[in-house]
Amino acid sequence: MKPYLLLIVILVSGIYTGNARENGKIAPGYLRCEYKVDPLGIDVTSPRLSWELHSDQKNQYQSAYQVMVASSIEKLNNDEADLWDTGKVASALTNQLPYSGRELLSRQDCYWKVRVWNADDEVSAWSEPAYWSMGLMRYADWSGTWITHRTGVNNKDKYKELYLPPARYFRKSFALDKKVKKARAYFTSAGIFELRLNGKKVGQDHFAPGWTDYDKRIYYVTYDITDQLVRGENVVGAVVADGWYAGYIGFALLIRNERVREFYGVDPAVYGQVEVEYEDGSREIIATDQSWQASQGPVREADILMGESYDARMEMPGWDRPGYDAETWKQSRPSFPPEGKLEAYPTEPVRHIEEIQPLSIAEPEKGVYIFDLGKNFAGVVRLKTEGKRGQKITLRYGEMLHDNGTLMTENLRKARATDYYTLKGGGVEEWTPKFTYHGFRYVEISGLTERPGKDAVTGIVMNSPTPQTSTFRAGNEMNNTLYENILTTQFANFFEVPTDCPQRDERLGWTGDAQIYVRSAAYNADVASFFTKWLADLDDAQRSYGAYPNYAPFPYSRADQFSPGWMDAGIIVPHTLYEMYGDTRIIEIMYAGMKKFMEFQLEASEGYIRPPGGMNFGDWLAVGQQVSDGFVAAAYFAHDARLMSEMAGAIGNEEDAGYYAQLFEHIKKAFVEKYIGEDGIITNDDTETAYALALCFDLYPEHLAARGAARLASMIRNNGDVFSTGFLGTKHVMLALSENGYSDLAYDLFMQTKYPSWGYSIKNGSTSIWERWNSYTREDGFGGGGGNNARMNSFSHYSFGAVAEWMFRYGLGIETEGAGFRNIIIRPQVSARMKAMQGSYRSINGKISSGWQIKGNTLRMDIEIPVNTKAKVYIPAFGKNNIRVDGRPLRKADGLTILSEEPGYTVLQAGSGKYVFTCE
Ligand code: RAM
Repeated sequence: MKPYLLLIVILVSGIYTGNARENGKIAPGYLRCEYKVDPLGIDVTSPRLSWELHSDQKNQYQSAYQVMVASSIEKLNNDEADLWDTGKVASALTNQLPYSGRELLSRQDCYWKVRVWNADDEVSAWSEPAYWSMGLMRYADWSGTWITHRTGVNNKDKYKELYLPPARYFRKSFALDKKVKKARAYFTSAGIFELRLNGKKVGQDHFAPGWTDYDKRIYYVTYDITDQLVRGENVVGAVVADGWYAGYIGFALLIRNERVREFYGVDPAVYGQVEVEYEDGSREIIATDQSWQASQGPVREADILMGESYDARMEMPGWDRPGYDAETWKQSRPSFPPEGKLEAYPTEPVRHIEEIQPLSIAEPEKGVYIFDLGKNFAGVVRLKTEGKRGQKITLRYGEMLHDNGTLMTENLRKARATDYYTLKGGGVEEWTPKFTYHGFRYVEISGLTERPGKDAVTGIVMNSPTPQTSTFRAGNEMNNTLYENILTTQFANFFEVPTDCPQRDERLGWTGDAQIYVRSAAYNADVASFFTKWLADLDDAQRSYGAYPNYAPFPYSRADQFSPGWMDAGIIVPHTLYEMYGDTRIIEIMYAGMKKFMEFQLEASEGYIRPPGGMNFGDWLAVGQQVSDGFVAAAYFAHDARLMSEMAGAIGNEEDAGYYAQLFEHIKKAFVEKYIGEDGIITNDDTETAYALALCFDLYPEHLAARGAARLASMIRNNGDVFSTGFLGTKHVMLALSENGYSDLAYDLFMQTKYPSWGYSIKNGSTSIWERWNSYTREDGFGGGGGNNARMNSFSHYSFGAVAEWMFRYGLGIETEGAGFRNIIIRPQVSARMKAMQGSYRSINGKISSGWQIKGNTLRMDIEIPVNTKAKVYIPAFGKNNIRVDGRPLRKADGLTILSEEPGYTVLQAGSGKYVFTCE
């Protein structure tokens, strides 16, 4: 079974089972708090609650709800809602409900449940109980000190030699003499850490506490350790590595940046506390302080970009368990804390998501083995081997192979991306690196004495948990592969921040990539909390004068880098979270910064035309044409104004809503004067991207839009039905074509297999989305793009995957009317060439499906609308336009209203449920 499918099955069975539905026609399930299931250690003072509704019957909605929140499960079960009882509230609200009960203090346990009333005022059973706990809300809740351990001094020539210090180990033994009722661990680090308790890893996280601008904020994570403690001696330990705090970041080495590592600090440090509550009500805190012992261990090098080396001979068996003799360990040293505020980690840290077995092993050179893991992902491998003590094994990683079968690593640039394992000898040894990750499909192993079997390597896919929310199948197999490739690449890059790519010396949260892809991302996966976290990074990275930088976090913080189409992420990403999840809080959080950004742009503009930026990436990696920087700058500014107006309205700021609406009109007027001729032609920027942006951003005067669209279409037809666009233009070309009556052409592009196209990469074996159209061509191999290959050629770059937005909004036609998918639009653009398409999106209101199929003279549509929502369903005109619903003539179908007959469509209003429409 596909891993995504497995995930869905697990999720769905969790939702549909266990929900009592005997008492009513609708049943609540999938209860979440701040977008998470049963989160620990929240520090939002009024966390937002949500649930999904399910029913076997059509036309169901929620007329009222009741939420109860109690401080213990017993109380909740007895309906003693000592924290909050909403009583029966007449409302259809099922998400973004802010907790507004008793003030929530540090460590508070919150058990909650919900029941709902249906349209006939029948009440459902109570949901299964859900949970969240509060973190440490006040600085005074923390009792420890930051501790570190010196392992040496960096006196290397920074451009010539890598400096890769070992990981630091910390331990503390403590005794518990009473019965434990509840225990929590709250920890953070400068660097990245793994928490250990009595010989085991605590939790499932990797790379915690993640990457932030540590001078502005630093996150802690919370674990429930009740079951891991014992009476008598316990040992808590932490292994801490440089991570983003002190390690190499991005392309600093490549560009010979003054600083190449240690962007935030030199010595990784750890901080936290174990809190124990005994049965008798007394409490105890074991916090980091100088009584913790410190040491080095087997992790000799640990760097995110460069790799990890592990010397199994230096293992210290039992160091994190009671009874260990720690005589050789040193006392830890106090460390200055990072400047930033301590806050609860707002999403979920990176995890091991899936394991994959190699497809094959090749031996391109004697003793060098290349394992093919079958897809290009982010993560690590688990090595299983046997050999002599002191034997050293080298693991290198690559996305592609050269023609002679050797590993292609030129595109990694300065990322060493190499791990080393030194055996201790005496039997089978297993090892998985903890503090590095790679972007790869192939792993090359050398240093073995015998030919390995396939079980020597297991691929471990890692990413920030963002549960998949989409399914997709089309009538054209290549497009199904495309969809799989998009998912693979999205997951490979949603790694703590939305990275541009996971393999080379970059892995930065590029803003342009994020803005162009965020809507696609949100169809494919639940990215609400993931992007909420990243927006804090973006907000922290905002320049003092208002620009949003090229990437966030922005470690090269003295540089002055912003570019049109990139900095606009500061407006577009919050707007997308609002649009997809109905989230207005993110608007409030970002609002001051967004206003400042708009002022900065307005100040810079002349006559409402925003000039090119401090840097300009333009329509990055376009092939053939290049839109002008000025055009991109001006168009995106208009777009920002329109989105700002909508967001201001969403938070009830009518004055600003009006102001930005007017600003949009001013910009549009100036824009039309400057760029759009009276014949609808953009004379000085006669490029696909220019038409696509102007059309998508509503910058065409109404009477000229058709001319612009026609020009765009003819340009592409004359170009042999292939793109000449880059990051910014490609997706917008697809949207503009479909929105303006050229869906057939959009399908031709979508199904194209000639260079440059998605199909071309798939025909050439891609398992992921490539950075550039010419990442590989049959003529130039990896050397296309003017021989630029080695410097910039990734095979895991999600930007061109932004066509997913088109697949969902136009191909399947799943769209929201207003924010948050309460009012849904189902408006597929069917194609005789494609013949069929079927897919779904699990929105915050539940699963929406849309499928269509053309067979002979019949068009069939299968749709599903979640409980508590309604949809405008657009049935495309087909044949004699004889429409039937679930086998019955349309006019006799109950629960459906015909809203209008539009050119090309019959528009119906449908309530929740599943429908089959046919049209012939
Ligand atoms: C590249 C990054 C990214 C892009 C910028 C302009 O190096 O990979 O994708 O946004 O440059």
